[in-house]
Amino acid sequence: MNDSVKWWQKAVVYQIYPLSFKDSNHDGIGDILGIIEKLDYIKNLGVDVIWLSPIYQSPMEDNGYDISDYYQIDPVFGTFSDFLQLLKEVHLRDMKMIMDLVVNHTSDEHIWFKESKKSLDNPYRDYYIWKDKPTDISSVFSGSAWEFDENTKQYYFHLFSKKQPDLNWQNPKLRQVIYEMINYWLNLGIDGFRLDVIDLIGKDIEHVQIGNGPFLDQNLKELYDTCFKGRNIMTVGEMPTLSIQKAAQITNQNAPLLNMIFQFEHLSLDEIPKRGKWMLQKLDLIEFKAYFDKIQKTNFNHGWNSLFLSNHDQPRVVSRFGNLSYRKESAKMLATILYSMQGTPYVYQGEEIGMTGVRFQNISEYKDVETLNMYHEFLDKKVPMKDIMESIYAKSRDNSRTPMQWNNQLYAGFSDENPWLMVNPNYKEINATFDLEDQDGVFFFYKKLFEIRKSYTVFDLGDFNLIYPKDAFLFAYTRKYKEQLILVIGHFNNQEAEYDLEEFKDMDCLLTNKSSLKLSNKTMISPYYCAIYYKNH
Ligand code: TEU
Ligand code: CA
Repeated sequence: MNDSVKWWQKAVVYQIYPLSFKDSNHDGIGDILGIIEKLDYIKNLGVDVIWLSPIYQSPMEDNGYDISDYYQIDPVFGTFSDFLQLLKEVHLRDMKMIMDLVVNHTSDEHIWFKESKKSLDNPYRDYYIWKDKPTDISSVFSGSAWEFDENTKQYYFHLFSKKQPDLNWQNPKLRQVIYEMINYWLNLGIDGFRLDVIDLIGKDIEHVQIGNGPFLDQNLKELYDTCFKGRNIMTVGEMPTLSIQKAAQITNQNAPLLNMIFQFEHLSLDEIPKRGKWMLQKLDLIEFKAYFDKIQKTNFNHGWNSLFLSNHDQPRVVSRFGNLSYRKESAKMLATILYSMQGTPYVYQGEEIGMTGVRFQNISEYKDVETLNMYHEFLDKKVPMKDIMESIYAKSRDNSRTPMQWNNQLYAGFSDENPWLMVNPNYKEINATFDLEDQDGVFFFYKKLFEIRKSYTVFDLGDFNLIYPKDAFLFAYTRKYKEQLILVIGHFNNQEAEYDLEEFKDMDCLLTNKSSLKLSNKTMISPYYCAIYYKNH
């Protein structure tokens, strides 16, 4: 790593899930004009880049991750001119905007698929993946990944919902129209993409190699050469199946195919291995730390990290890894631990005010296709209702999709109409207005943390060394860059505990969620405490 840090390495990224961010036209659904209303709020946090989850035309089977026209804005979100206005307003505030790029699959209502299923010799037939006989591959959203089509008597492949047929990346014609579409959006002046499940575009179904398939590198290279090369943009690939090693290779600064990727191993540590996302186990902090140690070291000098614990698919992080009895403390602690590492920070809407997960009593309150499919599958398998609901409470994607809590008014100020997904009932206590009135709130803590991050090069370029790697409650590490040294502490513990931190006794506290501690051989650390210490050495 040389000393020049690129803008996307220094940027703070804020993810907006448009359906749930802000409704401007009283239909209970978030939209583009709603986003524009809140740009100053986002800017105030210290955000540099906005990542917009999909706003393209979609029947919304998977909330926009099922696109039926890549060139249209879905009317629910507004018009094309609203979109251009948004882009302009973002740029006026000296921020950038990246869009979601969903090219592993389309909606089954895309014209390509409607054509494709007409006949075996339709020119669009090979845009998708068809087979006479299904194989033994399951959909991520339950059931088989193959769906029978009555008309042509073949099965089509869908790794997600059956309304999300997978595109055939083996077809050069398909690849070409995808690249045209990508260049169209880039030429409009957007600043890059978050690439949805882009690890899947190299799949070889014959040999059941789905994630990290044999064609991944060549497809990414072609995509890079045709669309990204030479442009001043930011790309982040979502790659749930990729190992840390492989991820580092793709973001290698010497020949980067993508600027950075989302790697997910840390978010499977609270699942029983190989049993899928719904089978829960308690997070082992030692494993969690080992993950970060590994990815920080692997990418150091070579690749670049995305720092994230939350997104629209993950449960709310305070409910998951923090503690609701220490909501503010643990929200700040998790941010401190995560965002003091090397990489680009990602904030998911509402995370900056410590929003929490939900426990809806009735399954009919849940809207997520993955959750609903799982519910029916588990019911069929006679899993007790109580266990199903506990899994949903812990892991349903709707936890993070409830409307943004702006204030304590009706529907949390998200809308004045009944929202498409119920508001978390705790909006009367947890909302942006209250949090912003509180100098001790989560928002201002995030803001301060990002300011600090930007003032010391050690956050960008420092190395990473865990302290007490085998301690089950303390997440602590140092980072060094030239004469700058930081110590970062996060206490994953609902009790106080004593630690020997004598060797750091001459360091100054830059930020803490409580009061600054005197570091000694008997440092008493309170529940969910966090701090960043600094010295020039
Ligand atoms: O998610 C990809 C992905 O791997 C998901 O299956 C994720 O693991 C799952 O949602 C966790 O429960 C992306 C999008 O982020 C997600 O919203 C989409 O549903 C999915 O792709 C299909 O486009
Ligand atoms: Ca609306």
